[in-house]
Amino acid sequence: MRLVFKAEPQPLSVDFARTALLIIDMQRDFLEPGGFGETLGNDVSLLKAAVPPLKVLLDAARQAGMLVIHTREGHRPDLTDAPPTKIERGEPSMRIGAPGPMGRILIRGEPGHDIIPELYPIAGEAVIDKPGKGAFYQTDLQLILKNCHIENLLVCGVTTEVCVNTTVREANDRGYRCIVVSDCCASYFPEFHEMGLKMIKAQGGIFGWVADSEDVVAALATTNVGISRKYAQGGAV
Ligand code: TIU
Repeated sequence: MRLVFKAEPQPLSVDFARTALLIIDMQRDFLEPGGFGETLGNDVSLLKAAVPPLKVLLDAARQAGMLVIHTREGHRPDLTDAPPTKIERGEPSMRIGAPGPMGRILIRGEPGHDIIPELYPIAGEAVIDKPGKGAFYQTDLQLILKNCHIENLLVCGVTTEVCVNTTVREANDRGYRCIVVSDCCASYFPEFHEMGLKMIKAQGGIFGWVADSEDVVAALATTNVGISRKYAQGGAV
């Protein structure tokens, strides 16, 4: 079963069974007032634009039985997995580990670290806790993808130029075909969002492809075989 949809720099046909939806860091700390994103001086409402289309795509992926993986950026409460050079940036009261309205900023287990309710993972969906911007760095993401026979990633989330771009570059170097779903990503800086997408699809798709959620959802609606999730549950290839 193939998913065929419009994309840039050229249309794509990918094997559904080898494709996963990867949702990057749709966490309260980035999207809600009082979190890490706002403490860095950002207008978090800009990120909210990605939520409704991503919810539609997530529902379609679940309906089709596609493998869904969520990531969260954050650190251990004792900060032993956070480089001092990462912590020391910004006002001391607004640094990683500092107390905020949603608990300690970017600390695992705190309310702000969790995924927003609209896109909350359901049973069977892997959640990858990552200490860096890229989802492959010091995580078991690649192991999961390998065991599930995944070759293609539909990548969504925040922010386009930081964690989405870093993850796509990591994935591209590891041989994955990345399709970034443009309206399901967002940035605190609209110009960075636009350029972040352009960088991916430039030079014949130097890092991957860019597609609209409408086209991906339409392609997903034509399938409901649930193969990639079956693989994830130990099904034979
Ligand atoms: N600050 C910013 O734009 N992003 C991050 O720190 N992390 C993610 O992008 N997830």
